[in-house]
Amino acid sequence: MKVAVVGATGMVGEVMLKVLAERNFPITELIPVASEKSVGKEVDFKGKKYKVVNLDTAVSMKPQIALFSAGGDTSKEWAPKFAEAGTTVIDNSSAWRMDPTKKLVVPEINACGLTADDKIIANPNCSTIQMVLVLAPLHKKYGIKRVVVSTYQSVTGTGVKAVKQLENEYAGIEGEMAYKYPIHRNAIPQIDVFEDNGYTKEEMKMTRETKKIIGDDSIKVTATTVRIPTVGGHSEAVNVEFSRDFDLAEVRRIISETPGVVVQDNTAAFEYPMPLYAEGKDEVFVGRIRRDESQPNTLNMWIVADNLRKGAATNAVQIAEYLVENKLV
Ligand code: 2RA
Repeated sequence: MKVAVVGATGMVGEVMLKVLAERNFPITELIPVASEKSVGKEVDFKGKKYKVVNLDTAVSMKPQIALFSAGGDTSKEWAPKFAEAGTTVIDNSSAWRMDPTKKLVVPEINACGLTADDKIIANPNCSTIQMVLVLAPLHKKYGIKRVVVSTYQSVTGTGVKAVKQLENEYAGIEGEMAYKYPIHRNAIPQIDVFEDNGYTKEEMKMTRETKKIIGDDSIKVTATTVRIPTVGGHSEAVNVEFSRDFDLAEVRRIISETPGVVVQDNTAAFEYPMPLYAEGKDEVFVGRIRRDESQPNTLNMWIVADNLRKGAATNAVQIAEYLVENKLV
C-alpha cells in the first residue's frame, strides 16, 4: 500500500506513524505530507528517512490511502482532491463527520457498512470514540434511553501548544497560551467554541456523533466537557439510563468481551482506570462500574483512553486495516 499521512509532523500525525509501524501496516511507500514550512524535513519510519512533501505533490503520487490529521479547513479543501485521484481518505478532523453522505466509523461498531465507494471516511472525535465503544454493545442488549457524560480531557487534545503551555506553567516560565486561562492547577469548562444553545462544539460532537455511529437517533446525550491539566488521555464519568433493567455481572461481562476494551474495576484493590496509565495504549479502559441507585435501569461508569491513540491515530489505522483486509482499496 502506498500511504500518505497528511499532517505527519503534528501531534496526531506522529502517533499515526508510530501506530502504522507498531501494527505492521502493509506499507510499500510512505508519503509524509505537511504544510509548506515543513516540506523537505525528514520523518523517521521504521528506521528509514522519508522527505516531507506538500499536498499537491502528494495528490499527484496517487496513494491508495491518505490518513488526514491537518485540521478541518485542509480536509475540506484537499480530501476531495485526493478522492478524485482515487485515494481513500480517512479524515481525523470534524469536516466530514456529520455530512450525511460520509460514514463516521469506529471499526468495532460500524466498519461493516464501508464499501469501496467510500472515498472520504470520517474518524470520530476522541471523546466520542472511547464512550461509544463501551456504549454500543450495551445499547444492543438493554437499549439506551439517555446518557449524561462529564469529561476530564487531556491537553494533548488541543495539540503541542497546549502541552507546552502546561509545561511552562508547571515550570513557572512565561510563554505562549493555547487557552484563554492557565491550565496548570485549573479546570477549564470550555472545549472548542460555544454554539448558540450554550453548549460547546465538543459537547455537541459527543451528542451528535454518538447517534450517528450507533445508528440510533433516539439516544439522548447531554455532555459537559472540561479540560484538565493531564496529558495521558481523556477520562469520562458516564451515566447511562437503559430501557430495560440489567444485571451488573452481565454488564461487566459484556464490556469485558468487547474488543478493544479492558475492564479495570476492583475497588478492594483500588483498581480503576487513570490517564497516567492509559497513555500510549490502544485500549479503552473502564472501571467504577456500578448501579445508579437514584433511579431505575441506570448505570455509572468511568471510561479512560489515550485520546491520541484510540481517540485518533489507532482508530484511523484500524479503519485503514479494515479497508485492506476487505479489499476495499
Ligand atoms: C479535544 N476533542 O480534546 C478534541 C481533540 N479532537 O480538544
